[in-house]
Amino acid sequence: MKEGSQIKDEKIKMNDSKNVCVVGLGYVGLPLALLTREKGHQVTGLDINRETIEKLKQGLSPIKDKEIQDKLSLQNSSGTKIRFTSDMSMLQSAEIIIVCVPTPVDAEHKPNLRHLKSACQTIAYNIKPGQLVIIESTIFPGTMQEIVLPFFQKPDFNIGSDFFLAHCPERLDPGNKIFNIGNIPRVVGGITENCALKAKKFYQTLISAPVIKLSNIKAVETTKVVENTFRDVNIALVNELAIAFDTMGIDVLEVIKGASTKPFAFMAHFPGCGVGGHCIPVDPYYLIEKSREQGFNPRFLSMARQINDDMPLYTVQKTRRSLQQIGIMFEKARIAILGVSYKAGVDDIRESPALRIIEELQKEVFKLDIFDPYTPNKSTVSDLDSALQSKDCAILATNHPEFKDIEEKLSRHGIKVVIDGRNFLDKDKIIKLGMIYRGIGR
Ligand code: SAJ
Repeated sequence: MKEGSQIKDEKIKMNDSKNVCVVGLGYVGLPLALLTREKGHQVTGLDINRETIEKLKQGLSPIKDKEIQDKLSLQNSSGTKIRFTSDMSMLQSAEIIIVCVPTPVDAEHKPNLRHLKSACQTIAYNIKPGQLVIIESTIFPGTMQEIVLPFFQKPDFNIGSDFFLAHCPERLDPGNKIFNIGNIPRVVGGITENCALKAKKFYQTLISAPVIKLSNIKAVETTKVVENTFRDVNIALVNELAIAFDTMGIDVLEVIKGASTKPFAFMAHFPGCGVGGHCIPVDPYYLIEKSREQGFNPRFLSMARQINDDMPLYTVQKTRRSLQQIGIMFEKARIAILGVSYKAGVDDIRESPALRIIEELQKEVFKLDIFDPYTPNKSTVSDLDSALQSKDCAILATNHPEFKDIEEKLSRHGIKVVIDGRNFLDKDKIIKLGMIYRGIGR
């Protein structure tokens, strides 16, 4: 078997082709199913959402992603179709089963493994000797051994010989045009060495980057939550600095630019109106809760989450103060919110800070319009001009490329205050056009 890094876009040898079931066809499972098919495996895509399955059967992507839609259209025309179904008995004919179901947190920020447990129960019910089950969902250290494995254990059915269980956490950056599911390195581990080796061998047929087997499955579980916790605490650092710099009249972007000139030991992150998505604001709680369960309270991780979670409110307060400075009270204010998605270029609104900002403003402001070209169903108007018409203030909550170079348009609509929640707009141009500019930390 060639090392992972040597496998480019060639298809795998026929005898390496496996019958693979991908369970959960969302932002992670669907790209994985398409990649697995592209590499020459037989793929069945399973999802309990019948609407998702119906759309996919028609070659339509349930998520707004051009690349995924193009691949779906291509595979339809080329006849190398993935079989999409909700029929879970199809699991029985798979050699490899990959689970890509959501692992969110509940309102109290406790890990919610409901979807994972349900998937494990269904897979265990249909399990056949020789099958390899791989969990890609993000989980806390110990989940595989303590929660997943018990679903499959039964007399005379031994892990590592009769069936195989591994973990290979998903690593995806939705919207990233450089790093994609086929070229991002992966870490992998198994309940037994055999399980880990089988999973590593399989991912080497998919991924052109290295597939690294760690010494134990807990290290693999922890790797994923640590890399996202690292990101969360670094964002919290710059968010707190931004609030401090707001009191000192220091431009945080200038300082980050300055610190980035140091070629080592500094990694730029950027302040904003909050941290959204299904990874960064969620995964740290998997580490926090597991630590607390073990009797240790990770104060720093919790504080970072609190700082990031408070940024939407900070943005609302900054809006209130800025309008009051020109004599406009919230109860008379007419505001446009630009962007609802949690980050640029995606239609995903999970944990989006914009939703928190909207919720707060709706309690008090006179008129609020919302426009996001990626989430029309969350918008109150269908275009930018309609959002800006007759407004006093515009809040940019998502730095979609469609909101680039809108400074003159803001001015033409008579916008008086611009709250730049992503430090994305041209501050100098906005000031030159006679508007008040307020960024996050600038
Ligand atoms: N954000 C900031 N400041 C930053 C970076 C992000 O406020 O400096 C905000 C974004 O606006 C967004 C949230 O944080 O609301 C999350 O942004 P993200 O760029 O981390 O995007 P995600 O959630 O798609 O994170 C994914 C993650 N991938 C996986 O979990 C497999 C994460 O590990 C990646 O680091 C991240 O993409 C990436 O690098 O872009």
